[in-house]
Amino acid sequence: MQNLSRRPRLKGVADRITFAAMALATPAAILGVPYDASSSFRRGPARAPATIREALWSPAGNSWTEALIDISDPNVLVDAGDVTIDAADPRAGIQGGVERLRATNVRPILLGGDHSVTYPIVRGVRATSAPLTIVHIDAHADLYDEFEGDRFSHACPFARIMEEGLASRLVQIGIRTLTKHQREQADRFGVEIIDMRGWSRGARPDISRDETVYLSIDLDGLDPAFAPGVSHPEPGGLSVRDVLSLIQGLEAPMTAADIVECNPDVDPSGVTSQVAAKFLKEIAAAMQCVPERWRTAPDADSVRA
Ligand SMILES: [Mn+2]
Repeated sequence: MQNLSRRPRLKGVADRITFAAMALATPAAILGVPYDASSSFRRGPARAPATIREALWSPAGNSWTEALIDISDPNVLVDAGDVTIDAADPRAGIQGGVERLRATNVRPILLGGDHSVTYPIVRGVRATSAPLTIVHIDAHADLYDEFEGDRFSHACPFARIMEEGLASRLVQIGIRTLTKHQREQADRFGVEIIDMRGWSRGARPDISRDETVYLSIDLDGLDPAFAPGVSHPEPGGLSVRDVLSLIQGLEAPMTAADIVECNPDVDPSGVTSQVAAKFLKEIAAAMQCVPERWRTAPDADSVRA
């Protein structure tokens, strides 16, 4: 990982509340996880950290979020490079990379990689965080006890996470591929599922300000009309705006996040990487501006521009 730039540079921002929050918050940090060897169907997501970065800084867009936060400001977002994957023990390398990054007092945004990486990432985050509420956006519950003989397949990470007690709540959104086995696993672990039928009827997650959120976004939670570049496209999913509204509406502090399963090999237009980059921007902003942080501001006027 490269050294992180943390110059105390405060930019003028029109809204002074936003300015106060930015002055107090810790930056988010991108960490790429170029790993797809636990994919059950097709490879490709190992290349996604590079294509998502390319989309993020493309001159086709600018660096400002919808709430007018500039992610080119190193107080908001830095880039820690990619995890070095040790083929002999990839999960230990991923967990260790997250732990080293957490020690620098930033909020990691992990770019996958297939979804198997979420298990070692959450292990690395949980070691130094409050109990986690995981908000998990996906077409799939990823709760298999094992898949084709592999307990660490990308179909299994949330079974491992719940077995280890790494999350106090797991709230899954966008699910539309449950099997009887996974329904039983969800019941066993007390997983809260808002499936697409419930979502379309208006069901939404109820997360209190006192919780600490880890957000995991599998891009196949979106409808393939919005994000076709995934290994397991499943029609009938969320819109880009549905997910943005979830990110922007979270009132609890978000301590870490991942964006996984972008597959550049089946994304010829690059739109799926662009969607991932858009989510990355808004997640970085959400990590800055939550009401909890506004409340803890000692005096918003004291840092007024
Ligand atoms: Mn999925």
